[in-house]
Amino acid sequence: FPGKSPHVALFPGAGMGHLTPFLRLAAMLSSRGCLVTLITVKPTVSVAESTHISTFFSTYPHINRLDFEILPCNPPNSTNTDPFFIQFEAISRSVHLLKPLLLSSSPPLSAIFSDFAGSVTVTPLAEHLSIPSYVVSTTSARFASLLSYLPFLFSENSAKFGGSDNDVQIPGLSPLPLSTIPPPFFNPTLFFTSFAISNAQILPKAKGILLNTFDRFEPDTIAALNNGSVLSSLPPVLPIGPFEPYEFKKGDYLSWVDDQSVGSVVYVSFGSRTAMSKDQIRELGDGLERSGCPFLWVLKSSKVDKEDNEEIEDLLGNSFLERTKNRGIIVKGWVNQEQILAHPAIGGFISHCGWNSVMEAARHGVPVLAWPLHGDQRVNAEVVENAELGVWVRDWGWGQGWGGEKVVKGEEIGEKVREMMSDEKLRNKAMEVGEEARKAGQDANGSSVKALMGIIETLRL
Ligand code: BUP
Repeated sequence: FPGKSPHVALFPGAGMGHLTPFLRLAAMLSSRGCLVTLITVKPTVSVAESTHISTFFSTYPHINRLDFEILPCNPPNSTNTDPFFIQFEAISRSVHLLKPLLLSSSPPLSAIFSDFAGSVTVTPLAEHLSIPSYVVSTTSARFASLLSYLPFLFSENSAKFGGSDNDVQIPGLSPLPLSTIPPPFFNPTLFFTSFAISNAQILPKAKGILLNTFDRFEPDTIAALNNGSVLSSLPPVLPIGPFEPYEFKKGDYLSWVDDQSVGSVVYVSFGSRTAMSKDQIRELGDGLERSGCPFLWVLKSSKVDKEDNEEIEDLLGNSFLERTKNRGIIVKGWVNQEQILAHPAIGGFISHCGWNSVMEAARHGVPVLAWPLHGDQRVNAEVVENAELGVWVRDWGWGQGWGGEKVVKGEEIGEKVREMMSDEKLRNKAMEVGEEARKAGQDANGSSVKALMGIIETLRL
């Protein structure tokens, strides 16, 4: 790598959905000649985060670790009750402790890459220290557009949220159906919304916005972001995904998957911080049984893994486990999802459409049955459908605590799973998406490879 090695500090947000892309980015930058410092916020919210951080540093000893001890925080009268958002708030309130850490970095930093949720903290600090800052978005380009535009949706000039009764209009984008917008966004006084607005307002000060997506997956949205249609004040938007996986440890469950025939298994996961109601968990079990497909199901019954103490037997009942024991595997705990999706036996993915999961499915060309439950997931599900990577049953509604209290019945779930698993057209389309994803991220001339190398070259100067 000719020229000086850029020194990049990475500042991830809270939760595995935010940490994972940063660990991947750290490994990607390091393997391309950058010196990398990963800022690790202490304490973490979940056990999964602290375990992954430790494993990561033992696998990549040449990546520097910079511990950032944050102050406890949950101010009285706050509307913020989500443990992950309480952490974001604590990070914002501890920013003065970050400054000396950044100043003491050696060699001096060439840039700092911060999670969108940390940009209100990091971008002004980096500006004050004259370090270029980039924002890393861990969601779809389409949801990132909504976030960027959020301050204007609430501005005095905006007649009402959107402009029509059914859609939200963002310049340059196809209309976003109102039903896909996270309901808290309709209330700017909520922490979730005011925090998103504050971070969005800072975006124009960043040197660039890095996206874990690729040109061919969201071409129109990426073009609209970059040609100034969405907002003329945004910096360049650089799609550099799908991010490469950084570890491949084999879990026990894989020997069961090895024994299944090609494309036969449905993989089920709703991500690291989505718990379904117990009634819905039972109906999902019923649906998987009715589908007749072999299944690998990662089961969570609480939002934060530290509190996930309920046994599988108590959640699903012994008779269910007895009936399905030769047909399915249920894992309570962490699996290596990317490795599962890479396995030829996996023929479909029931997913909440957390963006990392979407990019992993895209990378391996696995068809998705989208079941979005909160946050950005409905907008992401729409992207999945438009890219022909999957299908989405819209009337399954939002998840628990997000206004969707409906329990989807096992019979309907079973039918949709069977449909997805036997849909040849969808399977072929998903494989094409996989090809495009690999080209973008692996070919020397791939759009994402070129964008990443371009950033590194800029930092070398
Ligand atoms: Br659960 C689980 N193993 O057992 P998303 C998740 N993951 O590797 P989320 C595992 O965590 P947000 C497990 O592959 C993905 O990279 C998964 O991120 C991995 O959803 C990541 O898909 C989860 O974005 O985060 O956790 O809901 O709400 O931030 O989207």
